[in-house]
Amino acid sequence: MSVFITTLLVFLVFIIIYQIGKASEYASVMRGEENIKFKTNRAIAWILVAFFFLGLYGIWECNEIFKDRMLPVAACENGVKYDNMFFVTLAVTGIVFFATQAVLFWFAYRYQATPSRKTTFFAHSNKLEILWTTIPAIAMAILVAIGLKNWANVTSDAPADATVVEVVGKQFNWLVRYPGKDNELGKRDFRKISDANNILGLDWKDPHNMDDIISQKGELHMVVNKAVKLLIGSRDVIHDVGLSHFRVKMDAVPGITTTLWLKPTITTEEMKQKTGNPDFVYEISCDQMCGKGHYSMRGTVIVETQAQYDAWMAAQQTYYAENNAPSAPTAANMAAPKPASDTTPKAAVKP
Ligand SMILES: [Cu+2]
Repeated sequence: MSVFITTLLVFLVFIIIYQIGKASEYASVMRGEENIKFKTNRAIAWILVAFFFLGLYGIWECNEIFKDRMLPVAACENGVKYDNMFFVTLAVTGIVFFATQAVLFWFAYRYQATPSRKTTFFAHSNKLEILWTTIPAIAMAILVAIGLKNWANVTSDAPADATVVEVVGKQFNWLVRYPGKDNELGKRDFRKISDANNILGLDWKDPHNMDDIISQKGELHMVVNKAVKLLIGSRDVIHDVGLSHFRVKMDAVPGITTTLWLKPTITTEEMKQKTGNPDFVYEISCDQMCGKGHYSMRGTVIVETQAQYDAWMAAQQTYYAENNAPSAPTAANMAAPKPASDTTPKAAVKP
């Protein structure tokens, strides 16, 4: 609020200065003082120079305020490339910005109207036209080429050895499913979804579902330096898997499976040290406004070593066992699955 009021105040001060200037100019014109025009010009030229330095100071101040709130270093391979691209773009556009602004304000000061100077007019210059068309065109083409190359990287097929994990959004949390020992995710059917005992609508007729694991607390575990392919879906409205620490995001759309893959390079523990923050966690944010609980739709990502991952995985119970066998899972119910929770009428089941 105070920022808004300050901005408004600065704006009003400018308007007042401008109005006073105008009023005094008209007054002097009415008094017939031709000379006053040049005096006003001089004053405006100085104000513009002051405005330039005020602007520079503003940029510096913004940087001071926000530099500690930046995301930490990118935690995956493609994220590093993305950041490099961002900084190259920022450097190129930044240099152009400072150069053009400096020239703009310098010209306003240096070439202000004086009684002795006469303005040169020319309607056309081929040389200038060529210069200010080709240079930006080449610069933009290079930036776009870098962007396309990175885009192709991010959206390319995941490596063949990537771990496949399903991430499904719902109002208002993330459900994370691992394929279990058979390395294959079983079929889902939205008609079988039940908040009581089948939150993803797993089809118990599909044996691949029997060993599937739905991560407790919705944690997404990843092994460092190992590619992970996410199969993304939604149970209700459009959500978006936002992984800002890895510089990727992807919409979660009901009825469609979207994918993205990444190769994390920094474990959660290493990131705690890098950021100097013992409470650091990688997170999944929902990057698509999805309802009244949108703000609370935060998932946790844990990047760990293979050994830690294996230990975590070994401690997980299959979702089937969790919901269909109150006792510990046995070899028998793993081997001979019964469609225990299948309450869907036969006629409604797809062939
Ligand atoms: Cu959401």
